[in-house]
Amino acid sequence: METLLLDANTWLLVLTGAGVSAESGVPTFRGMNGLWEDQPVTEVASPRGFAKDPLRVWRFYSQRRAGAADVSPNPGHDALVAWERHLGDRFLLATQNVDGLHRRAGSQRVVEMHGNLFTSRCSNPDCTRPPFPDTTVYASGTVPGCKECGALLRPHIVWFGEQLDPDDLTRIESFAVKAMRSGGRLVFLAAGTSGAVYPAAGMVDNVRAAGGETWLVNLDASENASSFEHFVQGKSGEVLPKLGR
Ligand code: BJW
Repeated sequence: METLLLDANTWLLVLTGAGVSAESGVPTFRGMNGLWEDQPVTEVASPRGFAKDPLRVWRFYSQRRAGAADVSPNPGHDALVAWERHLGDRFLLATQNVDGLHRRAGSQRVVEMHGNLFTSRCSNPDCTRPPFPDTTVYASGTVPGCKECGALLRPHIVWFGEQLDPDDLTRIESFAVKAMRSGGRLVFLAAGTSGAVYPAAGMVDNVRAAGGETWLVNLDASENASSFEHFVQGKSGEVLPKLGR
């Protein structure tokens, strides 16, 4: 197996997706065939889906809250914690996962690009209440309301068709810029992601355009696999602990 050199000149930007949590027992989107209760996830996890049927959306997220609270980080999560301890500020983890497992494993330099399953916010864009921690598994048939304005609460998740937080994107871009300006070796490693959802799927092209080195660790060839210079096929929980040197 190829190994990835993590020396004093290396700046490592990691992107993770649902595959990294698969060995913890969290279902991937591809694993669900992109369906939930026979509906495309793209329909459920969308502003249109919430407007049409907020009960269904809260059933989906309550079920996932219950599932994610019950699982533990796996050796893939642990390997990323070890790399961060070794590289310090020359490490950044951008995750598409909303399950919170990276932080529970001990990762600190984390950007949760698609939000967090255990955070809720008011659906009224004019409400002043900020997003807040919320581990409640709401009973089926319940849609929580905002204490401040009475509008419906929603999960603090980036749905299809919604903008990612610009501060998150800036943090990722700034990391890459800082790496290149320092004269260091920028390495981008994506793990457990189908490479189908943007803007995350486009990160590999941005890093290559900036002169960085690119690695993919995935169970199967992702949609953007041909954009990577190195592809190590396998389970992230088995590959990542052996990959860094
Ligand atoms: C393992 C494994 C193991 C399994 N080990 N591997 C450019 C072109 C075309 C379209 C667009 C574009 N830019 C934006 C868009 C629109 C849209 C988009 O990307 N659509 C695509 C479907 C084409 N993007 C957006 O809407 C984004 N917003 C945006 O860009 O705003 C501006 C804009 C809007 C509209 C138009 C244009 C611009 C927002 C995207 C938000 C995504 N949200 C979701 C759901 C909510 C989160 C939740 O409820 O959990 O996030 S979608 C879903 O996909 C979820 C995931 O984070 C995301 C990525 O999935 P991931 O992680 O890759 O999982 P899977 O299941 O797909 O793949 C798992 C992989 O792991 C597989 O490959 C397995 O083989 C592998 N695997 N076991 C290693 N043990």
